[in-house]
Parts: sequence; C-alpha cells; structure tokens
Amino acid sequence: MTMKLYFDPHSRAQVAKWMLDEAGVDYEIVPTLLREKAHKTPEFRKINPAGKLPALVDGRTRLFENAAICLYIAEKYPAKKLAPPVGTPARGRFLSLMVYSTAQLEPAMGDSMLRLRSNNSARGWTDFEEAKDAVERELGDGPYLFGAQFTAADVMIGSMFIYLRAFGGRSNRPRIDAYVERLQARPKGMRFG
Ligand SMILES: N[C@@H](CCC(=O)N[C@@H](CS)C(=O)NCC(=O)O)C(=O)O
Repeated sequence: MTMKLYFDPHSRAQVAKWMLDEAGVDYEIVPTLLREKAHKTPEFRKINPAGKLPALVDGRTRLFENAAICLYIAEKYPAKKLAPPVGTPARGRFLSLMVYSTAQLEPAMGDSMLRLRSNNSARGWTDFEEAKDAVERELGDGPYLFGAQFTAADVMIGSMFIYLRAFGGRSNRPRIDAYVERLQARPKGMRFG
C-alpha cells in the first residue's frame, strides 16, 4: 500500500516531502489545503489530533510531526542511509539533533520571525542566536551534520533555515548560509510553493 502524505505546498509538509524524496520511495500526495481548513476537519484530526500539517499514513500506521515522520522513513528504509545505524556511537547525537530541531530550533526561529521576545529560560529553548551557535558548532566543517553523510538531521535542521529564507530572512551566519545553499543544490532539495 502506498504511503499517503497530507500536504499543502505552502506548509511545513514540504519537510516530510523532502525526506520522502531523498529516500526515493513511492508515496501519494493527499492535498490538504490550509486555506480550506482541510487540516481542521474531524476526519483529519483522527490522523493528527493537533490539526496541523504534515501527516503521513502508511497502512495502519499514522504519523504526525515532521521529526517523527523523518525518523520513521529513515528507520523503514535503512539502505538509504539517512540515519546512523542503531547501536553506533553517532546514533545518540543524531537522535538529539532530531529532537533539538523541533524542540528548540523551531520555536527559537519562530520567536525570532514573529519578533516575540522573552529572556525567560524556563520556556525551554534558547533565543535564535544561541540556536545558530549550536547549529554551527554541530555542523563543524560539514558539509553535512554527519560529515559527508546526508541524514534526516539535515532535513530537519536545514529545512528551518530554508524556511527562514523563503520568508525573506537570512541567518547572517556565512557557514549556515553556505550549508543551506548546499542543501538546496541537492537534486531533491526542499522547494517552497
Ligand atoms: N512541529 C510541527 C509543526 C507543524 C505546523 O505548525 N504546521 C503548520 C503548517 S506550516 C500548520 O499546520 N499550521 C496550520 C494551523 O495550525 O492551523 C511539525 O514539524 O510537524
């Protein structure tokens, strides 16, 4: 049975699509337009109770949240080498970066784009500048977060900065900007719209 990706081209569903495209697997797009509020219907909420895109259905498995979808695809298709294998030392850093991308980088960038200011560290994430420092440190000399190996962590972290660009922003960090250009130059790199 073909996997179904619930998708609007003007949404973060592009992140899950990028991952599926990098894995080179078959999937079907189920158009779910935000402007039609297709993501707020009772039927869609049976797949994603949060009423947000993306969501992925694979037979009897349902997934929501990009990080979960990317982890699932990397795990389902190990031959595609989109994650360090379970049991290898790099796996811990990989899992950490996957969660970091959505638990810290995404809200920090969201605050910055929306010009929300808070220096209350109790909120659970740093400000965007500190998040960029962390990404630069983890990227090192690259070209990807795991050196020469492109992984789902690049999809999750890189997509945040691609998204920033799509909204007219720049990281103002040459090393991150060069990383984003490398990611977008990939044949299946994430596109918007
Ligand atoms: N952390 C979530 C973010 C999902 C999210 O916020 N999706 C947006 C699209 S960019 C959405 O569905 N917004 C519509 C809404 O909340 O009504 C993920 O990565 O899946």
